[in-house]
Amino acid sequence: MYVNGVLISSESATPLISFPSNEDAQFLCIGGDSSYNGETEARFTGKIVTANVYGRALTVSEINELYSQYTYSNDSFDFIHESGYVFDSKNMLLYGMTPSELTTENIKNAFTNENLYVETECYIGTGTKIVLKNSRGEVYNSAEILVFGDVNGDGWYDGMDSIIVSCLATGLISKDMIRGVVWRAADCNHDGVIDGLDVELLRQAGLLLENIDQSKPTEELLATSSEYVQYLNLIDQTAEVKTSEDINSDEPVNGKICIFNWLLNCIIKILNYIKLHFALI
Ligand SMILES: [Ca+2]
Ligand SMILES: [Ca+2]
Repeated sequence: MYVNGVLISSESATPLISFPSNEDAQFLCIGGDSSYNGETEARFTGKIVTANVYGRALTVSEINELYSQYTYSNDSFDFIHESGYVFDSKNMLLYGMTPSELTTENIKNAFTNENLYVETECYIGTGTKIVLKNSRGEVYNSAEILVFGDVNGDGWYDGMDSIIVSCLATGLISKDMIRGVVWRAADCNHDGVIDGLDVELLRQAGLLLENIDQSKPTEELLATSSEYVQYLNLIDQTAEVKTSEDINSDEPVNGKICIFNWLLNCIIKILNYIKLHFALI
């Protein structure tokens, strides 16, 4: 027997394993499924990396608690309908949040899952992943944030987005070149099509946002800036999504589209960098 890699005891044993012949006998065989006639079935071929040794017999609840670490505590999102937001469980989208409400805390508070994480690097916006993880850190379910008007994923709808939506409206970028959640975000007025009306809404949003001092706290802006309130109300975030197709089937499928997506992402990152740069000076 080794403890922490150090041999502390040894016992000689024959290479043969004998099984009890009594049919009523119960025993545990690690490494295979045993039977009373001396056969071993369904032999285990993996490695045991964890073994817990206790000085007493555990209770049922203690065993269940140990077992739960290796199972999914809950494989579905438990959405709180009273949160004020909308969770589309078919397409795995959370929407209804205005830019001022896009916080990790608000997202977590919309669900009862304790094992829920918001995967974000610097922005929370369209495409931000919400994931459920088990105790080993493995993701076993995920959803995405949808902010109507925010197609570059920075959480704001403005002139940057209008450039991309304009490309969508004119056909320069087609639906199969972008992710489904981005396509939905581009439909700012929720009429099921992406056209000049959506571009115009974003242009207006951009003009309003330019006149808003974003360095001020959100609470202060909400209380003092009519432009900010007008901006937030310009694009309805709670409207029902009209298109019903499964957005997951919209993922790019060939190399040409992947390259285009890569280029589009580069453009989006450059636009975001320029925006951040001007915000800092
Ligand atoms: Ca944006
Ligand atoms: Ca539209």
